[in-house]
Amino acid sequence: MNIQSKPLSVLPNYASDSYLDAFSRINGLVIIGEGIACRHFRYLARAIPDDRDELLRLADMEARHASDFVGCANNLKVKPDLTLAKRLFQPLHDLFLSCERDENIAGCLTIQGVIVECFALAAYQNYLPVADSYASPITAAVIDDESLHLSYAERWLKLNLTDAKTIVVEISRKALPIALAILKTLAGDMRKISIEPEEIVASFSEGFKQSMESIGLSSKEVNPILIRAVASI
Ligand code: PL3
Ligand code: FE2
Ligand code: FE2
Repeated sequence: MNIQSKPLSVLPNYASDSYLDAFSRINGLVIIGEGIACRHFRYLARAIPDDRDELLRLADMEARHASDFVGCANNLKVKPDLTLAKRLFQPLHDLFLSCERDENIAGCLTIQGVIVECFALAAYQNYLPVADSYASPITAAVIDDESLHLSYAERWLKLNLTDAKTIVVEISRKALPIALAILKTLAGDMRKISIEPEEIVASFSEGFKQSMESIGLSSKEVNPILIRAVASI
């Protein structure tokens, strides 16, 4: 069964060395990103006791995503490049840890719940039409979960906006260029697996704007941060 939604002519050759080599780095990034997301939601479960069970469920989903994407690498007989991925994710994780040390829950949720989740959604939505037939249903299911993670953060930040607003702005200003720098480093590999990095940036910007709007920030507050971050790449 062919479950891809793009014409065969634009689908990559999943067996080519170039595809498999690029996939090892992209897949490594995804596995590390999902592992770090799990760790971040476990911290949030401790920090927000009222929502502990819900946040632990989200953390468990992240652990499952990581192991499902390991399965995608095994299916293609690829060894994920975890070393590069750790290095690429470290600055975002460090920023999360500094918010964690300051007990800055709004900052943690801005990084993990909004920025990382918007990034993941933009990336997975653009990967889905060019995914191999093993990875495709896995990616579709992960996308549904990531939407739940984003909705949780939006709900919490909206409820706490009076105190959180300046933090959301300040942390977004720091975290957006870091997230976009990860994308820039792997732009060549993304093209090799038939994803246009510019389309991820466009989907990400759209998703981030919508998310900020749902939290209660105006486009006048959000646009300059986004424009500055996109100009930095
Ligand atoms: C949130 O739950 C996890 C965050 C992971 C971030 C991943 C970013 C991925 C960029 C490349 C996407 C291409 C998808 C390929 C899948 C094997
Ligand atoms: Fe995830
Ligand atoms: Fe997630």
